Amino acid sequence: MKIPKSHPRYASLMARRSIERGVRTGITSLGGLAAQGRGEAFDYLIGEKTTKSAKKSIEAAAALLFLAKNPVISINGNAAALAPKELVELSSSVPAKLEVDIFHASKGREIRIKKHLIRSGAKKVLLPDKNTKIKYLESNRKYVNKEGIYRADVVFVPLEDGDRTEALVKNGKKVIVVDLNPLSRSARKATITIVDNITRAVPLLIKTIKRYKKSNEIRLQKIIKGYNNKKMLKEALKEINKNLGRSK
Ligand code: PTJ
Repeated sequence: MKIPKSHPRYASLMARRSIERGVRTGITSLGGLAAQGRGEAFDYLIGEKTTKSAKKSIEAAAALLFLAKNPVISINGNAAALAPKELVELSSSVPAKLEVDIFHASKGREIRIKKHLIRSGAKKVLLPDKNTKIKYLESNRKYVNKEGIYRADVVFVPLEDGDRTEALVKNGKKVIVVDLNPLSRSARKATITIVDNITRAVPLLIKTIKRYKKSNEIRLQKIIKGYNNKKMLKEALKEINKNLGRSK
């Protein structure tokens, strides 16, 4: 069925379609469907738009990525289905490495995600390696690539499960997450949390990084220093409360 562009839920239905296609083509896990549903519910609550506080988080995240020495973008089955071209463009504009890291272990899915990113324009995509592990993690996501997440100073993990965010921070990394749920463990454990839909946040990150290329380092350092993640999460919750109040 073709979804008309005029449909009031066009963006949401298209995203759902991308996830369904991701599952059918073996890129996204079945668990990814549940994650998408949870995300959609929170997107309703934030008003399906990039909020003021999310814009502030995007500014800080772009500065952190841009000034990083070895930034890495971590890709799972949902991120690969929802924003492959945008994530590849982000990786070349920072520039940052791309690494596939999935929660539901499957070598086949790792390879299919890598191929999907290459088809979307990526030149190089790293895969986790069973001989390289990060500490403080039991799940499949403890395996990382030696050239990628293992030695990264900043890791961008759109749409994450909380355990790994916490472990990456304990491993001394600065972690940026995109999570529509401001109450999630990843949201609370990350260095910078962008409470927004990955489909809106990544294009804005690309735009902001382009703007920063004309900026100076001191100004960007100031943006990072002035950023307070707890405050941004509180603001996100306030925005949700305001939206709930409106519907009464
Ligand atoms: O491909 P794999 O095996 O690595 O699996 C990926 C998922 C996402 C299934 C896995 O990491 C997982 O189970 O994640 P969780 O614990 O369900 O967390 C996903 C979080 O992402 C939830 O807090 C959702 O609200 C949020 N979320 C879902 N869709 C979006 C989103 N955040 C931003 N943009 C979205 N489109």
